[in-house]
Amino acid sequence: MKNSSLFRGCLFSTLVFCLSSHVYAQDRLFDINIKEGRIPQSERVMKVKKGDRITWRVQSDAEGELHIHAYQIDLTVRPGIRKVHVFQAFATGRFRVEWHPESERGKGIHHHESLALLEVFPG
Ligand SMILES: [Cu+2]
Repeated sequence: MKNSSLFRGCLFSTLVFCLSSHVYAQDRLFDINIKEGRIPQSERVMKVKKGDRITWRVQSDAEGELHIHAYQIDLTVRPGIRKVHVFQAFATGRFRVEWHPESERGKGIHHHESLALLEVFPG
């Protein structure tokens, strides 16, 4: 008897945990407007929680690629075309969002200043 009530208790807490993680995960929208390889200082840190569904709407005045290496996101952006990308914040941490102008493409240059930071906090 003891074991089965313990089992029910575990099942219940697992269920509550699953439901709450669904309730608290949010949809987060970020507009990223790149001009001359930069975005405004006030938009450089994107803070989200693990599990959030993130939508990026990216525009740039020049062709290039937007990367978050840890998340394996690699978007080609062309001027005049807004790129929309949706992904889930599956890993916590602080991640560099990099912009590589067309002139750097394929040269493996990844050590200049990051465009922005994605900070994913535990849910
Ligand atoms: Cu990169």
